Amino acid sequence: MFFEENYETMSRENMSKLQQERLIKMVKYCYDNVPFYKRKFDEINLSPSDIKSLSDISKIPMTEKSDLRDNYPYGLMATHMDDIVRVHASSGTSGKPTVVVYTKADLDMWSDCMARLIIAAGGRKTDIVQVCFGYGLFTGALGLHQGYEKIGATVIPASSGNTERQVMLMKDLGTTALIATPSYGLYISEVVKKMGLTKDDLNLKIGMFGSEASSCEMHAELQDKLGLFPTDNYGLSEIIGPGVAGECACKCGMHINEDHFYPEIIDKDTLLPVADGEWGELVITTLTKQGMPLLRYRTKDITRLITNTCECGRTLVRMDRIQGRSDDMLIIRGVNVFPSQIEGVLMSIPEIGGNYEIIVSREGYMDKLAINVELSNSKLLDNFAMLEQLVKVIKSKLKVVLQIDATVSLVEPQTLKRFEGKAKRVTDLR
Ligand code: DLL
Repeated sequence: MFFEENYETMSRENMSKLQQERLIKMVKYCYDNVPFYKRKFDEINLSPSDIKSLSDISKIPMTEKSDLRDNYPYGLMATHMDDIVRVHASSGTSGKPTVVVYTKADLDMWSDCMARLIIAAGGRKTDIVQVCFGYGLFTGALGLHQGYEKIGATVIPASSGNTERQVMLMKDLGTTALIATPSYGLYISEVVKKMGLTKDDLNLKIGMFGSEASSCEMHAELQDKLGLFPTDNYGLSEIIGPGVAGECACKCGMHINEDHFYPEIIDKDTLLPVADGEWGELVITTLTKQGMPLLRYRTKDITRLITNTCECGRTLVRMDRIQGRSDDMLIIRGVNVFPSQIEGVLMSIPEIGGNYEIIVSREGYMDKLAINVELSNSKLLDNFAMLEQLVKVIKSKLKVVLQIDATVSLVEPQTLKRFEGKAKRVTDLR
């Protein structure tokens, strides 16, 4: 079953033709409506009319997350504010979030893309769907919510957290589809067990997981413990949110909604395209977005494209599981965290010295963030009440910026490891 069969099963020839038509239009739209792009084109004497075919895309300069930060909050918007009906945001590399905006047409396109992936994964109108992503500026919850509503399923906007209550709802309301990060899915499975329940007490059939990396082993565990069919789903706020790509029932790569999001894989150092099927950084051009279209956006996610035929009948190209990132962004409990954000908080506190370490670990299925910080002066160690207060201040400032809790330990000056070259501040033990 398909949601938009004509697009999902389009021949390669017709898909390339459609992408080309849309690219040419999109480039002109960006040039005419986003001063940032006009400037970028003018700087290298590139005219929108130079983009005549898909292969000309390599002439277009890339867009990076820092471009969104430098033009915060609405600098890359292509329409009037009046036409914007929704704002979302994700973590930026500095204290400011990356803001993204949607027109009514963007929201419709987003729901359609989500609906395609839901149907591809095996979701149906009869599903009772528990969305355990945090509702708010994060795109995950509302993205899947809209997609499921589009196919006429029943949506329970449970949001994240309060896990015993989640399990109770799941059992009492007959939830058939679970939407969460894979690590939260596994945590839910532990709580199910702790509550003296088994998968047979639940009615779960499908899990749409995403927003952070997962492995085949994690999926096998989710399947075994919760009795559901797990799929991996990929997306990012800058491009639309979830709905960019997702696994179908064949689970052999995530189909990209490539009539809306044109993918390229580049070498992160040379920025040139890699050979077909090779690993590299995913770069996406939005082909139909109105509110905040992006040309050649560097996702920094490492993957490869899979072009052989998929048994599900979809011809949409697939991308492999994300292997990692080409920058230092960490994903902790599904939340994007940049070490620079942590540094920014620490450096704003005078009692803190210049040295710190960030340790990310996993306890059971939960990611933990621990930060060890050197004090600026050992005299501070004598005042216990002050130290306690300082830890509280650091934790609450971090929570405001990162939106997740961290354990903070203060240590004596000059006790953390020193580095001769580039400091290695992050240890990821997961
Ligand atoms: O995480 C969108 C999303 C929500 C996707 C729900 C799927 C499900 P951001 O918060 O902007 O958006 O984070 C985007 O998360 O660049 C990847 O590094 C990472 N990421 C997202 N999905 C996956 C995945 C949402 N399936 C960043 N596997 C991306 C690995 C993922 N990493």
